[in-house]
Amino acid sequence: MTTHGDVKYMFQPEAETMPRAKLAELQFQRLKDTLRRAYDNVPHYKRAFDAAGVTPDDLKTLADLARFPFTVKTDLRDNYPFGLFAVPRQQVIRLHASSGTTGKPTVVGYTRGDLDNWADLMARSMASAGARPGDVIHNAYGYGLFTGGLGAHYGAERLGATVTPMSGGNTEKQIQLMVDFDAAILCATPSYALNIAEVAEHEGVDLRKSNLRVGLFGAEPWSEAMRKELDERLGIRATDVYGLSEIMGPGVAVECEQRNGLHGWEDHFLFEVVDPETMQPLPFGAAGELVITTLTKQALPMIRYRTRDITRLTDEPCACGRTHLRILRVTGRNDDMLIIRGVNVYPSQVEAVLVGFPGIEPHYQLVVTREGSLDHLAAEIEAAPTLPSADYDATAKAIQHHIKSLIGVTCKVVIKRPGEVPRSQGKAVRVRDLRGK
Ligand code: DLL
Repeated sequence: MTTHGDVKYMFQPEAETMPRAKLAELQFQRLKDTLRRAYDNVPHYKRAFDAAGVTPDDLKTLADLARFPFTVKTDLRDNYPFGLFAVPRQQVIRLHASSGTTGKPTVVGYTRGDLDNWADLMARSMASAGARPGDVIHNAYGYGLFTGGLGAHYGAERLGATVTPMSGGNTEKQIQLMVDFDAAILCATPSYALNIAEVAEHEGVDLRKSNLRVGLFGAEPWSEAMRKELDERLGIRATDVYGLSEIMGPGVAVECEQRNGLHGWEDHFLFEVVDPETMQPLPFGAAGELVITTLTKQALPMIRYRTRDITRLTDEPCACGRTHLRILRVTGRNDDMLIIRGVNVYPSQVEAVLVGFPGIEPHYQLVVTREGSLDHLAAEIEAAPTLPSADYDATAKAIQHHIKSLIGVTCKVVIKRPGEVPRSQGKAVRVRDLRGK
């Protein structure tokens, strides 16, 4: 363990605080190698590069990456299941897949080296959030084809922590084991963490008095308001962790103890933000679609993968001393953006207004309907048990007014009785889209 300022690093301090010029040099070498391996071993990339009139040799500087074509989710589907692998299938020792709502799942694969890097990066992410060797890490991310469970699991082991491989569900048991085992770190989706907080309160278990210190929450968009709620109700520091299966899984980026944006691990990934309309790279600070290129992945190199996630990047120095750029909180996905009478709105923006409002609980769902050619948005939010039903209408009107003045969108608010809004066990369903049904 080495010390940098006040922050103790368990992993690769030389990588996390590498001067940016040296980081760029490393990225260039690794990018060149990745482009070459993709071009030589994956027919899809050969075709795509040829069609764009570029070869790996055209990369003379990092900025030349902008000349290379994007990769999108349908490329994975079109090459189902193993067509994008850059190594013989026998060298792939793990598969994960996303269920997807329609059609074939997207399949991702890892060599032994890929899994080793993933465990390192997840351990690094956990340490960055405040986990320490020797901590008990309670892992409530789902185990299975989803990357959350196993990703956090091997990261925790690599950190030298004690991992409880709980998976999602069975919430009463989760709480009992968290208390009995003195868990210090909770890994879960933010919506499931809230569910855990609620069930614990209902059972009279005060998790704020437990050993819990840090929450490592991700896999879905969440707001600052939700962070405050989780901090208070669980007595922890709720910390944002980001990742996606196509690129690796959890641990692509994570907040440090400053909690001011997520450090993207630039020694393994190259981050760009592009304008989703023109597809041109945007400068630091501008909001757009996050595009990621892998720099060390062997089984499934991804060149300029369009994540669909909307965010901003900043290279402003962070007080923690890490030099890696920060991804500001992901507000939502392109495909989740609703356009309500011309106003663009992400569910997480509505969440930011709903959560913390007096008289209600932070359980909500948005419902989108279409009447004629107009889309309508409604928010179903649950009343606190203490709110008299006679006050439901007035509370609904007050929230509606707040949403209109803060986001500019008309959103009908419906107050539901306690327990009526479905609880999450993993990724929460925030939007019920009833258009065209
Ligand atoms: O959700 C990996 C993961 C597991 C990340 C556990 C963090 C913790 P996928 O199932 O492939 O992988 O879904 C990836 O989830 O493109 C985002 O839209 C969303 N997402 C993930 N983390 C965050 C986050 C995992 N911190 C998709 N904030 C991504 C907002 C997130 N959205």
